[in-house]
Amino acid sequence: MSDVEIEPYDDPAGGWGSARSLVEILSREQIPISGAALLLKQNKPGGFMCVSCAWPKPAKPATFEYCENGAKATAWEQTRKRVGPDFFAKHTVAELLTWTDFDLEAQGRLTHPLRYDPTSDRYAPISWEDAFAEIGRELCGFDPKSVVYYSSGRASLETSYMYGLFARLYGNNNLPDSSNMCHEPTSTGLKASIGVPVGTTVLEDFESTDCILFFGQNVGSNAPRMLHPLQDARRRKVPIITFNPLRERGLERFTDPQSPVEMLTKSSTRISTQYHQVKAGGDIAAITGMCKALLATDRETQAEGRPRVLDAVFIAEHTYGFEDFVGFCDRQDWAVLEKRSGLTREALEAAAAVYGRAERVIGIYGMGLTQHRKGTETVQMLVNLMLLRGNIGKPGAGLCPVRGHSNVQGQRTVGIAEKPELVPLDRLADLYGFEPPRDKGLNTVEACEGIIAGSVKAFIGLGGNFVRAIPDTERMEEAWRSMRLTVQVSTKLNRSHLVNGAVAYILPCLGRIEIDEQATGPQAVSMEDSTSCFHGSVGVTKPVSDHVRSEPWIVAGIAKATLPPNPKVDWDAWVGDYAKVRDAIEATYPIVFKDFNARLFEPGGTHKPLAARERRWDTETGKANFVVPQGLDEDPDMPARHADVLDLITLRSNDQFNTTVYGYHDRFRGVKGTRQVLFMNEVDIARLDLADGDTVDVVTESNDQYVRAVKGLRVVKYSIPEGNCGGYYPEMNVLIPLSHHDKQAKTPAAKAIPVRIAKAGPRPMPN
Ligand SMILES: Nc1nc2c(c(=O)[nH]1)N[C@H]1C(S)=C(S)[C@@H](COP(=O)(O)OP(=O)(O)OC[C@H]3O[C@@H](n4cnc5c(=O)[nH]c(N)nc54)[C@H](O)[C@@H]3O)O[C@H]1N2
Ligand SMILES: Nc1nc2c(c(=O)[nH]1)N[C@H]1C(S)=C(S)[C@@H](COP(=O)(O)OP(=O)(O)OC[C@H]3O[C@@H](n4cnc5c(=O)[nH]c(N)nc54)[C@H](O)[C@@H]3O)O[C@H]1N2
Ligand SMILES: [Mo]
Repeated sequence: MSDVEIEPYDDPAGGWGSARSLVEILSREQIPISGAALLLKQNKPGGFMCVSCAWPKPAKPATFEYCENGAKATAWEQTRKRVGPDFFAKHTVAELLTWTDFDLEAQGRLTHPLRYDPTSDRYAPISWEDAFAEIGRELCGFDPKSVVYYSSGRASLETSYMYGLFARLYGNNNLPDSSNMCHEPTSTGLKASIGVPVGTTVLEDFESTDCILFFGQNVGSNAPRMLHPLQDARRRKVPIITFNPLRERGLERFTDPQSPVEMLTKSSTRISTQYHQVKAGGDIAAITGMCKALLATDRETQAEGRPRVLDAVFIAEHTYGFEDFVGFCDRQDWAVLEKRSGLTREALEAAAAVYGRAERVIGIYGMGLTQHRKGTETVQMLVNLMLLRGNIGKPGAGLCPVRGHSNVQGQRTVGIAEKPELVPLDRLADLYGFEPPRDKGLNTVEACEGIIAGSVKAFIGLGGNFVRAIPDTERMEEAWRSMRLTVQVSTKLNRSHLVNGAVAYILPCLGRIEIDEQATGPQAVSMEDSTSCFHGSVGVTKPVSDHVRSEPWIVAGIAKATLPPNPKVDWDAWVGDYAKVRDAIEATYPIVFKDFNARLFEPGGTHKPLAARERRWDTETGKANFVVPQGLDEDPDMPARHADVLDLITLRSNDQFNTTVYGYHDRFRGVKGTRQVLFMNEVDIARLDLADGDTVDVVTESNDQYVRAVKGLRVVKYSIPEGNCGGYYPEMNVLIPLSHHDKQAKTPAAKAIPVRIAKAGPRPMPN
């Protein structure tokens, strides 16, 4: 890791770089290349569903229906390396706290249930029986409202249903999940605007679309399988208009690594036809500009008696709030829009012109829109643009939020939600004969606030690496240790295990790729992809150890040890046969999960019914709503930005999955051997009297008393707008104040954090 190389990378996304990277990771995880036959079962009916992203799986999969990063995720889970009791006997928690995220997870798969021993400051093996008995005893001693049940978005629909039910039987709705840090503005914003909390496009829409708008999603690294439909669209000459502060390689050029011709001829497809380097947080202004341009053209066409640009029939019949929205656009001044978006009027008019000519438009977006203080409003602004031309609820058009974790959307569908109104509580009451809690539970930010305040005393984590994923790392780690109980159900060792409560457990579980053998034989599980499609998944490899257990088994174990027996909830029967959990899911959600077991392996998956796709609007007005944003400023309650304050964007590299760092090679951005970098515009570098390669310290500009700083970052000159800079997540999380979140969705704003940059002394850089 000590050789740092920083030089621009010229190859396309995919291509030989992707093939080489895959071979490297298979060999590092000691998986023979022949063992890569495993990858042939990825995302296929009868095989397992990728543990990486949530991009849909086509009905007719390719021979290799996986991408570089999906294959990395498989290799990472299926590694031959193990981290067992002897490792924990050798290393104290204090020592492990000094290790990097990479080194912790690189030890391999967890094999035994472990309990923290405060006298030796080590984790030691314990039997499952004793673990459950103590966890159950502890949980019985708390006020139910002081316990948090977190889930990362990977656990299956079956596990998630059981987990949500357990929390409610226990007595709370404290079910924050990774979606609170991710697409919550989608759930909040789309529900209010169009009546569904999820995207409205399906994979087939890509075949008939004639324009794609692409906001703030890094497809090349984070959803590479999406490059195939994008490439197909480009072959049909479909324009792709991209808004992204950084020039991301996957949005520029792609070579299909599975096409021998493209690989041999080194040919690639240009992805974006227009590339707008919008300023971080400038999308509301950019989209307002596009709407303003469309309105102007529409007025011209009307005056000239030509066909209108706006879909007036759709607007009249299906929407609410159009006049107010027009008023808002009319009041905005082009000069202000240009300044806030960092884009010229001409550029925005050019984007609007292409949009205005297309009949069927898909709007794709990711964290670049959601992880802002105005995340919800930004998502709703994209909806406004789509509504102007009736681009929701017709084939080839719609909204396509690209979800993160492979089942993050599905967890919500089956009851992982802190908002009681999202869950059919009456039905749960009928089915299981209890009175479910009706009060709102804690989301991620509120759980963090409760931990700081001391009102949250226990944290159960179903997967994930919460401590590392949340903002304000230093403050949170300090507060975390005052909790009484922390339990983490995990596959790999991570920092959340090391920042622990007084009583702490690590419970190792099976990954989705492993065979899950229960009383009635091997079990299947299911998940929901980004396009609201359910898929079954079957494990195919031998479990990593005899001591690991499945997630449903572990959830049931904790539940049985904690709750009084309830004749209507037969945890053992559910664990013995997951089909029975699916029956329970169907009984709870009869329309969405109709014939769930029978349809589990339908090729291409089973679509969930979505009212907005049929232009039925389940909103307060009964229409699709134009929502007027409160204003254009990113930070409503911060003083105006000083010229030396830059907006920091936290980013994923091409060599990580969230807090899991696969390696130190962000190929597309040309950074090798380190993650301690700060991407900056050359004008800012000169203005702040710095040079490319300098070492700097970064300090958050905030209006509270805490000092938040990251030291020793190397300045990398990069194609990023003036006034913005970029650094890697999770290393930069220490800089994000917990209060820096979207007011409506409470999503931490990880994409425009006000920071100051100061030159550090000439010292060597740590990795
Ligand atoms: N290999 C891999 N795959 C993953 C993940 C992973 O870490 N690794 N994570 C998974 C998860 S949980 C998620 S949520 C997704 C995340 O996938 P993405 O949604 O792609 O998230 P980020 O990597 O955070 O990148 C966001 C993109 O938005 C751009 N951006 C930043 N600020 C702005 C802005 O203000 N406006 C606009 N228009 N763009 C902006 C950034 O330059 C970047 O290209 O990927 C999932 N898939
Ligand atoms: N600054 C900043 N912060 C962010 C973001 C950002 O862009 N910038 N992104 C946010 C987003 S979008 C998200 S989704 C969150 C992610 O937050 P989390 O979902 O909490 O974090 P992950 O890094 O995905 O979790 C990795 C851990 O999950 C465990 N794991 C892996 N597979 C399994 C499994 O099958 N079962 C179980 N039980 N455990 C498993 C492993 O032990 C591994 O160490 O982070 C958020 N935080
Ligand atoms: Mo995410």
